[in-house]
Amino acid sequence: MSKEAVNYQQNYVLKVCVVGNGGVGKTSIVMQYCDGVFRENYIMTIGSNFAVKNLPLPDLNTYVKLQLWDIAGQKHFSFVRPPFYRGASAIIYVFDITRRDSFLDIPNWKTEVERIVSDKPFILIANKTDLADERVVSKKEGETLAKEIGALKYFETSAKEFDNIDEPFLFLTEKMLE
Ligand code: G3D
Ligand code: MG
Repeated sequence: MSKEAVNYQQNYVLKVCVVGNGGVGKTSIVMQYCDGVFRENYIMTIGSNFAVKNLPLPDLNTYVKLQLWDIAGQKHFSFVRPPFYRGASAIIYVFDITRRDSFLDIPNWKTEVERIVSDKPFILIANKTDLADERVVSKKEGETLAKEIGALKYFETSAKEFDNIDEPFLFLTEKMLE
C-alpha cells in the first residue's frame, strides 16, 4: 500500500479483468488509464499484462488499488486464461466498433469467464470511436448487446484519443464498493 493510502479509512485492492478479442484495444485502454500514454505498435500480448492504478476516492474516504489484468485475446492462449480470471472483482468486456467478429464474440468471452467467476459486476466497452468512418457496429447494437448480456453499463471509448477512458473504471470501481 502506498504512503498516500494510509491517510484513508478504507483500503481495497481490486482485481479487474479486461477481456475481448485480440486487437480490440485492451492493452491500449489499460495503458491509457494507468499512465495516459498511448503506444503504437504493441507486441502481441502473450498471456497477460498487469497494471496498477491507484485511485483515491476522498469522498468515500477510501483508497483503491486497481489491479488491471489484460488477458491475451488470441484463441490459442485459451488454456492459460482460467487462472487469470480467478479472484476478479469485476470484468470489462471490450470489442472494436470496426470489427463485427469482436462484437459477436462477446457472449463467448462471457461464457468462458463465467466458468471461473460469476456474480461479479461487468460492463461492455466499444472501443476505437475515433475510427468513425470504419464503424460497422452501431451504438444501438452495442447498447442492445449490453442489455442482453446483463452488463451494468455500456461505454464507447477511444484509447487513441483518450476519450471516455476514466469513466468506465470509475463507474465499475463504485459498483465494486457497493
Ligand atoms: P489488445 O490488447 O486488445 O490486443 P491493443 O489491443 O491495445 O494491442 O491494440 C491493438 C491495435 O489497435 C493497436 O494498433 C493499437 O494501437 C490500436 N488501437 C487501440 N485502441 C485504439 C483506438 O481507440 N483507436 C485506434 N484508432 N486504434 C486503437 P497496432 O497498429 O499497433 O496493431
Ligand atoms: Mg493486449
